[in-house]
Amino acid sequence: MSTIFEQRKQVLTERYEALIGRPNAKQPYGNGIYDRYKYPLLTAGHAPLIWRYDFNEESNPYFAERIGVNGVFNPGAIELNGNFYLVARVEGNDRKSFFAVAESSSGVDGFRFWDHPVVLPETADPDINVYDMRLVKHEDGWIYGLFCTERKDPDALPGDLSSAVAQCGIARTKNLKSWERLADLKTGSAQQRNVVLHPEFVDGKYAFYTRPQDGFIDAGSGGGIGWGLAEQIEHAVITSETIIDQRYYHTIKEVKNGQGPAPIKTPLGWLHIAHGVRGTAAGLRYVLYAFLSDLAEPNRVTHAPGGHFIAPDGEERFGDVSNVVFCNGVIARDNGEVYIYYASSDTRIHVATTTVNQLLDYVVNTPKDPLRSYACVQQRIALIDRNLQLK
Ligand code: M1P
Repeated sequence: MSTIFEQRKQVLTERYEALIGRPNAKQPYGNGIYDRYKYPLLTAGHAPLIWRYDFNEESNPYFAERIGVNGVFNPGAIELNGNFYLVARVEGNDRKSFFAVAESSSGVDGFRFWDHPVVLPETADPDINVYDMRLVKHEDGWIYGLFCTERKDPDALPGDLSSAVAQCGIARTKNLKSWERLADLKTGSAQQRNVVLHPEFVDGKYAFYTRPQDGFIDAGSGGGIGWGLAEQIEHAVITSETIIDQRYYHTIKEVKNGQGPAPIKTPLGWLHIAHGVRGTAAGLRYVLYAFLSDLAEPNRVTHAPGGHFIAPDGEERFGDVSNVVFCNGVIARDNGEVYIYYASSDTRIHVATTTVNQLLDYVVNTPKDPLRSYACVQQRIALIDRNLQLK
């Protein structure tokens, strides 16, 4: 007779392996811009059992979960030696997030976490929470991970245990295993989130996409996605921040926006994926959008398709923070394939696949947001009339 411990350990291990080994399937006939997949790639259930259960029968006779995982989302992404790596935001049941590497050979299924999460060194002012790493292979030879570091607001009134300060943390690695922590980025803004390192030097300097914001949640006077240069990366300081992709009234990004992963270099320019946020009666709605910027001047937007590129769909709409899609990881392969890793509702990770050619077709040929209902109707009628000629 096997014990409860043995039975549960065996069944949960079998279920876990079945989940990791489950083949994914492309959903046929998408929108021609990208393809979605049937299953999420990573969920809380993909967190290894050794992270969650005590495997000692004496101290855990019921094979009960000891340190739970609440969600796995917002991953950075990178291709190394032909393999796909996600540095996921793993949120424990205790609400603290940390980073962990999951690896796959296909990029669309089979993602398995390494045994140990990332050990991210602290600075002299320890982070309370870290999340949303953007991985960048920089031309200086390092792989950088820029992430949000969050600490309690020192100016919060007594009893206010929610006010926080968000800033950009910077770490670098050669192998995703050992990480060197650098000083947090300094800018003139009270808070920063969604900061991304551009992969190449610009005017001999490190270039950053920023997102200045007045408060922890509210972008406030922060007008959109910013841009700034720093002389060095070890103690990076941006003295001049300009807005390159501003927010507009009654658009998908009227409340706030933020650069997603580092942009993809293409023959026509730098291809960006970003998120836009608007308010609704049911709370904030996060969607993804795309734009193109100039090759020589990455801070000059050349093409800005109107509307969203990816919005929450089906089960993606529900989760800990519902009605959210968020992307901070993309892999563009040398053969032109693009893997867009996005998370839904701060809960789970998905992939959408496409190609550089399809994305360029999208950003170049999708009309701008005309910003008024009447002008939108004119835009649509022009399309209809051209199509009626061709029917
Ligand atoms: O909850 C939705 C997202 O909210 C924040 O993004 P932003 O700063 O643009 O509002 C981040 O906390 C992000 O992790 C989260 O997914």
